[in-house]
Amino acid sequence: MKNNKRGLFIVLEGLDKCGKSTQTELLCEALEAKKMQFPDRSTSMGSIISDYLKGKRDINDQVIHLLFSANRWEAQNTIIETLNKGINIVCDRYAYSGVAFSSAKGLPIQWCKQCDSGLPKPDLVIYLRAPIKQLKDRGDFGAERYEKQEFQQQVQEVFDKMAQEEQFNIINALQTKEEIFIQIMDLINDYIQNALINTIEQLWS
Ligand code: NYM
Ligand code: MG
Repeated sequence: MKNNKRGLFIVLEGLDKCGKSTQTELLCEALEAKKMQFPDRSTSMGSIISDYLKGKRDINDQVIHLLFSANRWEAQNTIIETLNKGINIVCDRYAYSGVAFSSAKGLPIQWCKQCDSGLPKPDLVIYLRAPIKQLKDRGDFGAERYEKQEFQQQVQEVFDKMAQEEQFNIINALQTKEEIFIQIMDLINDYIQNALINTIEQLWS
């Protein structure tokens, strides 16, 4: 979808294995959108993050949080330029994952938010929500750092809190992928019809 107005910035969030990546693909096709994802493992910073997630190296909690954030800042211009060209973006995880995962480890929420303050703010955040008890049996859950039931439970509590504060759109992630897709498309169409899509706002500032 390309038009004279700026593109929409849509972010999908949720626990590991909630179906974000599948929906990101489907939405990109439907909206002719640019696909983005964080962490973006293709950059040099992203490859350090990937090694950390795979357990190939240890990095202290503050440093890895800042790397995840820097990995978003290095995409800032791409995001802004893409939207201003009238191209939609669908993004698999964003700063909310940064806050949820790092604060679940015990870092203060305000500290976690601060380094992402000023990034382009999404128009819509879709939160695919399901109990970890059900998600943990999907795919290769457990393959990467953070993919542990008790930890994801804590991550979910932070996501739930943010969902209220930041007006996430919550979708039941235990439905079929077709049902989820239809509900997300309804939300997007509703947004396009009712919201004023003006200049790109800044997150948490
Ligand atoms: N993650 C992701 C963070 O801890 N902080 C962040 O800022 C972001 C974007 O990385 N368990 C975590 C969440 C996931 C892991 O993401 C890898 P994915 O979408 O599974 O590749
Ligand atoms: Mg994952």
